[in-house]
Amino acid sequence: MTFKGLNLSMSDTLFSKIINREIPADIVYEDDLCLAFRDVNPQAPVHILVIPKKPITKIADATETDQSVLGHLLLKASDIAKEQGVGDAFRLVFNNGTGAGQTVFHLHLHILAGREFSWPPG
Ligand code: DGP
Repeated sequence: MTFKGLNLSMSDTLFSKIINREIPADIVYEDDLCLAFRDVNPQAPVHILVIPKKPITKIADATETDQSVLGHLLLKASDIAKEQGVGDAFRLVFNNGTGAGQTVFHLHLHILAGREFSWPPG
């Protein structure tokens, strides 16, 4: 897989490098299973990515063995959103696959908040 001209293996994406502190990020939460950091290209006043430490490529590639980590990501995303002071007005998004806008192939949950959102999303 290539990204920005770099050759990246599945376990060597930008997000694995953020987990390993090989590239910097504005980290807002970390535990044994996940890491949350601010998106470098924010699409809302609050735009945070929550990622599993396990390098799952995308939600469609997750299996039953990933059930608890996926639930963990959702519950932590809710906690993190609340800590950002946006009340219950936030949107959670998984982009799955290139056709749906996924650009980094390490599963990530977008937390977006702090502005009005339209529906359907673009
Ligand atoms: P997606 O399009 O769903 O694959 O979202 C990938 C997001 O990752 C995109 O909003 C930009 C963000 N991103 C890409 N590279 C970096 C990086 O090096 N650091 C941070 N903090 N975010 C990144």
